[in-house]
Order: sequence, then C-alpha cells, then structure tokens
Amino acid sequence: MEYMKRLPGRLLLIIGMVLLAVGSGVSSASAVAVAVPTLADALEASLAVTSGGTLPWFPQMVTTHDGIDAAQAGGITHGESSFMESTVTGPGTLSFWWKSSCENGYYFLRFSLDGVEQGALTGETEWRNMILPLGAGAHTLRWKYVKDGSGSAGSDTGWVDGLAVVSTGTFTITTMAGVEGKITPTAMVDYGVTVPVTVTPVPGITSQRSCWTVSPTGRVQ
Ligand SMILES: [Ca+2]
Repeated sequence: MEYMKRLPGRLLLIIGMVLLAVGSGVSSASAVAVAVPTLADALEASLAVTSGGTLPWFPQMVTTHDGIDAAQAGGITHGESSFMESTVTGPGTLSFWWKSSCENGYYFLRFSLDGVEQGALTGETEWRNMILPLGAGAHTLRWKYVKDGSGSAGSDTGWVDGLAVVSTGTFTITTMAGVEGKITPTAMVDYGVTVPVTVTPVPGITSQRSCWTVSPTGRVQ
C-alpha cells in the first residue's frame, strides 16, 4: 500500500493509525477520540493552554476545522472579552486555523504575538490559516474575542483549531517497538514535504496496530 503523507506531528500519528486500521479491516472509529478533555487536546497542541477574561475559552466538537474538535471563545455579553493564551519556543513556524461568526466591524477575534496584534477576524468568515515565523526564544500567543456595547450577529463567537509550532529542519520517521508491520522509508524528511510511505504487514498478521513517531519529538509541538 502507498499513502501520501504530510509531515510531521500528532496528526501524522493519528492518520497513520486510522489508515492502518482501515487497511486491516478494523473500524477506523476506534482510532478517533470521542472525548475532549482540554483546550490543548482540541488544538492538537502539546502545549500548556490557559484561558481567562469574563468567561474562559472551552473545547467543543461542533464547529471545527479538523472535523474532530476546536477551541471556542466563552459566551460573553456586551463590553466583555474572553481570551486564550499559550507560550511557545522558537525558532520555527507558527500555524493555526481560526474563524469568526459575529457582528461585522464591531466584534473581533484578535490574535497577538508577544503583545503585538498580528491580525483580527470579524463578521462571518471561513476557516483561515495563520502562518507566522517565530524568532528564537519564548513567545506568548493570545487569542481574544471582544464584544462592544450593543448588537449581536451570527453565532456570536470565535474558534481556533490546529495549533502547531514546527521547527525548521529535518525529522526522522521511526516505527515504534512492537510493530506488526513495517513502514518505509525510515528516513530524514523535511517538514512540509509530502512523501510516499509504504506499509508492509507481517505475513499472517490480520490485526495491525502499527504506528510511528517523528523525531526529535521535542521540536514538534
Ligand atoms: Ca482540533
């Protein structure tokens, strides 16, 4: 079997597990999480994510970019705000998806990096991808949904999904211990490069639980 993969990160691991489950005749539903315990999980981020303001952000599974889960701003009222924050380490590239549904020109979902606004959404938008270069060192990310003194429109909120910070450089794909099949190549690949991956099951094995990791894991958040 040949699959075209985009690397790296937890998404790769999840997709790999799903594809292998499908290939072996096992239901793919068993590989998809049904619970969303934290904001970080909803964002697919191996980061500490905090929230504050009048009401905090929360994970939900209704409006998402990845079809699974996303973070949503708290249900605030006029003159209030709800923010979500995280700290990441560069150098690398920051990427996330965001979307708003609110009164155009009056309510805003704003994103700031180290206290400097990098962009804002207002009105009804589709999911949009924000990509920013990160310099070396620690950086503070903040998404803030802000309402003015009156009016309301749409779902009256904002969402964020698929938060990732990827270092520049190359990564190694390595099959995990206990594998019942083989994934090739085990090779160095550049982030953002799509490569064919061949999955070879062990003869006689009908239930494959193979998966793989990307290293150095400490550089993929
Ligand atoms: Ca998600």
